Amino acid sequence: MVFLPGPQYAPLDPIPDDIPISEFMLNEKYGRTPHAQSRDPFTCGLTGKSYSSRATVDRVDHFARGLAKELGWAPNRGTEFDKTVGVFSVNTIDAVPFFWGVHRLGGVVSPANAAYSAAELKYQILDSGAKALFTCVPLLSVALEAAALAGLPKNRVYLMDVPEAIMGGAKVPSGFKTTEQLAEAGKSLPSLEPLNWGPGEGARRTAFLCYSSGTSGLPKGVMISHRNVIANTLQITAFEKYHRASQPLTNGQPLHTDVSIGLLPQSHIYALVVICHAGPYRGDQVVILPKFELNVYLRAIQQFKITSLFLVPPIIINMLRSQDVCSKYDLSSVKTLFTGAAPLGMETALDFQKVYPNVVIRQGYGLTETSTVVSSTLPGDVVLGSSGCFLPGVEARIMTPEGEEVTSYDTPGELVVRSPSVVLGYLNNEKANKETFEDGWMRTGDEAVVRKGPNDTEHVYIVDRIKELIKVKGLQVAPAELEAHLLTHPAVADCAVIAIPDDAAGEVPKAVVVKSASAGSDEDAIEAIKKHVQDHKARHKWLKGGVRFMDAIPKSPSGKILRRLLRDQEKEARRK
Ligand code: 4UW
Repeated sequence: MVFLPGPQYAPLDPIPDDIPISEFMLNEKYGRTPHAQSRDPFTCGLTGKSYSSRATVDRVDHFARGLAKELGWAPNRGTEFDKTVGVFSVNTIDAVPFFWGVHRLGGVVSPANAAYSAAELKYQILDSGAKALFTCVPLLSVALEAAALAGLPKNRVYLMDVPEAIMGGAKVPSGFKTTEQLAEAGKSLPSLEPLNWGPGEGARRTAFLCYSSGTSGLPKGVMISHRNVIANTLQITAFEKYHRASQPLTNGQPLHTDVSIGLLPQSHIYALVVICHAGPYRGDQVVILPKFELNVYLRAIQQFKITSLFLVPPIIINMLRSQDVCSKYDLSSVKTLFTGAAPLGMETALDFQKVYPNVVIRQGYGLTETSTVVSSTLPGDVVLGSSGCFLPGVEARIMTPEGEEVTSYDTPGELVVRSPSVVLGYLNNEKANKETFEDGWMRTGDEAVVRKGPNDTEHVYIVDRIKELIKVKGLQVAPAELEAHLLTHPAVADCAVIAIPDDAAGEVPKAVVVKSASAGSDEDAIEAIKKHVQDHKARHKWLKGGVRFMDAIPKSPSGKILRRLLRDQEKEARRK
């Protein structure tokens, strides 16, 4: 049985497949709410600095011209992967316009998590084949170390502007060019020739190379095409139009006056597409914060009269636990809370509702491999715990472990989806592509059920995760990556990494280890193993769930770790 979006939603507009994202986002011709032209797409939540829509169009053009000259690139020369740019920065108002500048040149943006260690960043630079790295002063030393490890010359490391408040008194060091200088130089350079893309080119060309471990293994470069992002932006817009149909229209479009918070990392698909593309496309003003800090975030809500919060469950839990701090700020402008990237516990949702009764909680579900949103809840049709209804253009199936298709409601199985936002695949990884994608369908690795909602709509509930992935504060942690790293430590003969529930982070990684003959006492080995992760991996990958020793890691006859067994043992141990 194929589950479909409800017929009541606005139909999906045709998805252009011969233009880059930059053209779609900046040219009124492509249906961007006319009203959006009068709003500043990105505003700095620390300084209030912003560029108008018109100025953003110019900035993108200047970035593109400056970059073309600097790196000797041209819109119609080379493949997109000849023009891959790595970005390793905290959130800034310039980041997404800069990405569009790269797209204007037909290039690829590969954003990396700002919490990465030099070793993690080196992996992404090498795997993505980045030809240049754009970073910021607070992350410069990590970026330089990674660039050196990856063999990227120092003169291919550039700096993006970030607010002084987070520079810690540091100045832009000499010897590095900044995006601002590229834009300045771009102003006086000749206009760029248009991209001469024919039909379908935007569907074939990668625009973003984000990293995800998918259902198993190491993080992989997810090839997200221009059309994928355009499709998801239009899918989200069509969905939103449905519930805004009762609101005043300007030129046939609902008046969209939302001010949303952009504090989730712009390197992650949620912030990248949902907040920073779908938002400005429909006219949201996005208030960008470099990172999450409770007081700064609350002050921004009050100062900018934020109406839409885009959060992950751990931030919601943090707010609930810090009511003494939250109550000092006027948060009455907030109308909607969007949550996704990890399950929102029912208790948390109910507690939030109690403290903020006027805020509608909306949950979305999706993946990097679907260019974000697959399903979302609509106001008036919110059921706590549900991830809402499938977006226009999405088809979904639920499959049993035996490969049978589920044909009834309320029966769990793996969610398999087809959508114009399903990505092109993983870069240079045929094996993972075969396991994950087939005929436009994509295996999500999530266990789901579909139930009838209040308005006869079909609601999807994510009930468990079948794949190996661990989600810490909404961010991906690949067990295979930590296992490979742990095996490089002399105290570890064999190991498995599993997720264990955590009140604040949702989940945290725990290592199950077979000690080597040379390992010292249990206490010493635990300390050494934890430190080995802390020294080389981003904080969200640290073994907050601890280390447990076993005589042997349970494996299938083919050598696969029996993760479910380990997880069940862990559950049992905690129950006692
Ligand atoms: N409930 C339970 C959920 C949920 C979930 C995702 O890092 P990625 O690849 O991607 C994301 C995407 C987040 C997102 C999607 C749609 C949306 O509307 C929104 O915000 C409102 C955010 O995190 O991880 C993908 C994996 O994350 C889990 C699930 O296991 C999925 O395969 N996941 N959303 N609502 N689990």
